[in-house]
Amino acid sequence: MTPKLMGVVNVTPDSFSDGGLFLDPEAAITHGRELAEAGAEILDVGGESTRPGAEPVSAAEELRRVVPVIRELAGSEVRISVDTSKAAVAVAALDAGAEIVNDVTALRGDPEMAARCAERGATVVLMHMLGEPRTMQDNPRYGDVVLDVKAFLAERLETAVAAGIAEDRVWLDPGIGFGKTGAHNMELLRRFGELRELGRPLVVGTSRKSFIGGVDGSPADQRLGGTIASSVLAAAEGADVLRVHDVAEMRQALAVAAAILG
Ligand code: HH2
Repeated sequence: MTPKLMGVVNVTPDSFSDGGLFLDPEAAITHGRELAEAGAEILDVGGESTRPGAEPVSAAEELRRVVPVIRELAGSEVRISVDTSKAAVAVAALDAGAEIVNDVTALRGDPEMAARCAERGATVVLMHMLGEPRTMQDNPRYGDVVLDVKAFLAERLETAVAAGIAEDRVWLDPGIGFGKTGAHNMELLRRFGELRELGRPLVVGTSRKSFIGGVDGSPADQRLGGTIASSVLAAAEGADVLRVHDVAEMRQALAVAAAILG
């Protein structure tokens, strides 16, 4: 059980748990360096919030936020991922030193995204989301949430490969909190191991999400315990990459879990 840690660097005014804290590029760069120091192998830099109800931002604004931060953070040991669904932002981020494109729309948000990632040889994270951030929490429904998410990810993997993205450059993510009730999120985490059948590395992001608050009523800035519990369980079920805000604490939890399991 040795998943990689992907540390979250949100260069946004409105992210659900840390909006505004790292909008200043210097603050974001310092934060990214601290996360790398704490054990993040990947830094996921994002300039647009995807929290439920978030309003989209323009490509120009997103570029302005993320490119200077990526340029500074790239080039050291840590790998940089850009959290975007816009091809123009992905290309500029790759030019600035990013290697991974983390697209929460799984290449559905921008018709240019798949081709640009293919020609650049980027690693791509394809995430499941039902609907779009503005409305995704309005009564989401599934047949069997795990089978539905799995079928979606299999289809997006096929589409990516058909567009020229090498299969071994695709990572998949069930999208905890993206068009899912608390019960849907729990079921996906409980049966996370079923997603292994997709045959690709699995990314999961439970960090500070509202399904944790749904269990104990905690606000977004007090969900570290729930983040750790859910991430360790996902890792035990085979998650390869954990996307978290709190890297040092997560790393300690994983080290202890791994020491116990041997
Ligand atoms: N969750 C968020 C954003 N990007 N990417 C992947 N692959 N998986 C996730 O679960 C995921 C993601 C939401 O978290 P955060 O970035 O902290 O919030 P916001 O979207 O409000 O900036």
